[in-house]
Amino acid sequence: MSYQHIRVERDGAVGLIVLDRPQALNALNSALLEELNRALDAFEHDREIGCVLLSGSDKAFAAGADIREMVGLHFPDSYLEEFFAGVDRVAARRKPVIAAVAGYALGGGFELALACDFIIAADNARFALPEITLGVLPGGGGTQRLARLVGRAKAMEMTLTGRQFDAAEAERCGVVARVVPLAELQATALDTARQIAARSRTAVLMIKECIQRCDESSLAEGLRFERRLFHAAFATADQKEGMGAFLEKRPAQFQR
Ligand code: CO8
Repeated sequence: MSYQHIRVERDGAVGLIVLDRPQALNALNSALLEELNRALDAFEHDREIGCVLLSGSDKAFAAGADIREMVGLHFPDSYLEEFFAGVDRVAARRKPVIAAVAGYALGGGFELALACDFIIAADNARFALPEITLGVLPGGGGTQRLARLVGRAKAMEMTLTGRQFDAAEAERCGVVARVVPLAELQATALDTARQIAARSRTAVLMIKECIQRCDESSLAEGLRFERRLFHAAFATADQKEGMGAFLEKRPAQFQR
């Protein structure tokens, strides 16, 4: 498969996708989002792949949706074409997708990172939802996902001012899972992805499905869902292998 705006590689059981529009600081246009989802589709159906790592450049993960593409957009077209609904498709993946964020993650770029399962950030990362400064609002899930992570007051302040915040603040308020020096970002994120990809695929997908449920269900319903999947895990060979390996003091070899 050929791509114009992204680079796609693999490292063992990890699928690597790099946003690659350096001339526009990786600004997201419709073609890029279409390519991204095509690459994610391929990894989703590839039994060898257990985890996907999405990254940009050292200067920008993505500096937003492409303003050049949006400036002339009108309501009927954006509505009929479900403009930028591709972000929802990223969030709906079953395999884990990690965002490794260095530099700018602004607007749609930040929303894309939030649509991934977690963010590992470099210490030079800058986050913002600056859509308000352009006369619009976040359209890739920003108001919903950010508010769930940081709470109402901070989400209101961040989206109504559009101010940038750094990696340390992002870690403090729960936007990112970890912050590492820029020089260590790729290695740390890849190591994390490799660890996940080496685990029981069934257990990994079940955990992701349970946590996705958090946003959609009551605590009681979520607990019931988790318990059912926990019981179902005892039907897998990976459970026998994982627990057996622990008792035999050897590394587990999970099925692929
Ligand atoms: N769209 C299009 N082009 C962009 C964008 C963008 N979002 N960001 C940067 N570029 C381009 C610049 O126009 C410039 O191109 P050129 O050299 O041809 O003039 C090139 O990238 C380099 O940018 P700068 O010269 O501005 O670089 P600086 O280092 O001076 O500044 C900044 C970097 C601060 C990141 C600056 O470029 C900037 O403010 N960019 C815009 C940030 C922004 O407002 N983003 C939000 C966009 S709105 C949005 O994302 C709506 C989301 C809706 C849902 C989408 C779901 C995916």
